[in-house]
Amino acid sequence: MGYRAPGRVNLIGEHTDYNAGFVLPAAIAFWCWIAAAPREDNKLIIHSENYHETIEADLDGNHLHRTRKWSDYPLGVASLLQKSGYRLRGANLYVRGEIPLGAGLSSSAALEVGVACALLEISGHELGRTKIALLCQRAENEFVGARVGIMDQFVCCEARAEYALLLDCRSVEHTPVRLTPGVQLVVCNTMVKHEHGDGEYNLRRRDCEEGVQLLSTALPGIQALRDVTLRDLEDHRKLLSETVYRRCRHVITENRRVPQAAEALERGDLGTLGELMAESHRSLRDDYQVSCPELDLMVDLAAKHPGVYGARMTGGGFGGCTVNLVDRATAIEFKRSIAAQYSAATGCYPDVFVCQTSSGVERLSSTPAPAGREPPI
Ligand code: GAF
Repeated sequence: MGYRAPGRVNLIGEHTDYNAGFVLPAAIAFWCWIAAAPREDNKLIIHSENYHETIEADLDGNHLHRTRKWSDYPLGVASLLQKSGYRLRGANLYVRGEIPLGAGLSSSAALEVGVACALLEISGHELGRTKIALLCQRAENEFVGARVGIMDQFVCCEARAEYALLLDCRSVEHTPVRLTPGVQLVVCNTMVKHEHGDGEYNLRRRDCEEGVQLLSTALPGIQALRDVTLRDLEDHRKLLSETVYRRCRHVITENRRVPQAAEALERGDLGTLGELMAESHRSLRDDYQVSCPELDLMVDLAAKHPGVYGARMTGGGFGGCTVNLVDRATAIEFKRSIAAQYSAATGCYPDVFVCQTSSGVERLSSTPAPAGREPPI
């Protein structure tokens, strides 16, 4: 039995998910593939083709521990499933990821979701997609220690091909928004790995929480930055340090941009959508300070290309990828020219993906043999 779970790009709505705000991601046709088989004992044995490593854990008792490597994601999911009352059977899992690692395309959420689906099926449990997404997010928060929001796991579960997903991260209400025909999603990888940003990610989240706490002394009843208007923020700016003020300003303005962007996409107004993406990038660069010189360069180069409607960094930041909306007729030319210009400026050749969209996690009717090799387990 097997599953494949997709990566994602986010069109707009960055660092808004853990502020109970809005996001507009789409799943992309790069997958994490999981082949799974039950075992007679209570062991969980997982082989990663990417890391050439097999790990073994005991599902009995409280033996699942964090190891600070790739296996924390599947072990975290197994641990959270058990803690939530879903007794697991022993299983062999073989994992092959084709989503570039550390590129901000959500390879970890895909691994979590694929593993959750496989373990649930092997153990005879049925769980709705939204519940699976929430459980995988908790696993990453509580076991891995990254205080991520719900965006990545949710889109990995609920995406629809050819659509972006407008998600309200407070209520998890979601609306598919059709991608404009003739527009191509192109993802450009700066090749700067974003892992070193992990500590910074949690720090940004802490800044937002501090903002809410301080603002709530003047605005009782606010629960998250979602509940604060720009006017509120300006009126009570004195309560905040300059850094916290800027973090809050990014989140509040970004939250306003997302529904506007979804409406622009809906009516095919690519000019407005592109402008909102450019504002989002500037806000992430200047107020939230999660961009880096390579991301800024990639966005600037793209903006000069005649076939580009919009470009911005995507994902958590500190490296990783940009997302570009490009006129389909010029996409191949764009790929060639941005790769040449970026490598001339940095000495580093970027991966540029002309992407197809994907639906959310899928069960495979028959598991393809990963890269011509037999699982060693
Ligand atoms: C990472 C996180 F996993 C998401 O939850 C989200 O916060 C994103 O960074 C920034 O928008 O992908």
